[in-house]
Amino acid sequence: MNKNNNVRGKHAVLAISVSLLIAGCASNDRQVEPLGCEGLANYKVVFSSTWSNATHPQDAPNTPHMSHLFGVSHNQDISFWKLGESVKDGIKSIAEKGSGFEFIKEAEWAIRIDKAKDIFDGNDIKSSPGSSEAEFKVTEDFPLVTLTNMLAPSPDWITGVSSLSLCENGRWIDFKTIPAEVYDAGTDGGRTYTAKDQPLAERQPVALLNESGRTDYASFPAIGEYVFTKIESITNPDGAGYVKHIRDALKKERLDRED
Ligand SMILES: [Ca+2]
Repeated sequence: MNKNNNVRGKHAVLAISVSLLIAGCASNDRQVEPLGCEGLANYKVVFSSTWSNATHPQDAPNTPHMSHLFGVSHNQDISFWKLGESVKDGIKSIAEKGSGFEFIKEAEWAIRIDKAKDIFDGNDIKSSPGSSEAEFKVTEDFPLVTLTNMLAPSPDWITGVSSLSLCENGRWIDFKTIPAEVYDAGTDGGRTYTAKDQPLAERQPVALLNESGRTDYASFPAIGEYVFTKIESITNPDGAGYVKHIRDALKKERLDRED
């Protein structure tokens, strides 16, 4: 080993000792920061809905269907919905009407203040069982993904994933499956699929429908799954087209205002 390598070796040992020391100190009072992932990764998500009168026989609607799948990749400085917290207007609007307009506006704002990266959508499922897929980007600065879609008919019931990190131990995940649990968004008091609208003056925290006490149905198991796969490149950047349509319209509005 020549002299230079030797010096470098010493530095490396020193660096490791220092980082161990820092990690040791940090673990005493707070969690050690998780390892980050480098660069950019592309993903495909496929939502398979199994929801039908076979899986959920009680009071089953004639045509169970799902709204568009709306998604955003983002960082830890923002969440779009979260168990135990009340939702903003964007998720309320998806949960009650399947409409993503407010959500897209909120996600665009999040991009402008450097908290989100990509907004995307997948097709609606006109008759469940069925599936919907979407492609999206995450980056080292925006490694989380949130997805939401509405069960229809329903008062304010959604499924999705909230702030799922696609980076684990410094590596982009190749493949991950998440059950499509059903949540009550806490904005409407209806207890059955086709209950009349009962807007809540004060929003309740998001809860698993099964455990929320907010439905008359004895049990409400997951309605399928989300499968995430890391892919080489995005092949369908426009998704289902709805997000693109709204973003183009918002952009035109902005440009018109600036003229
Ligand atoms: Ca509710």
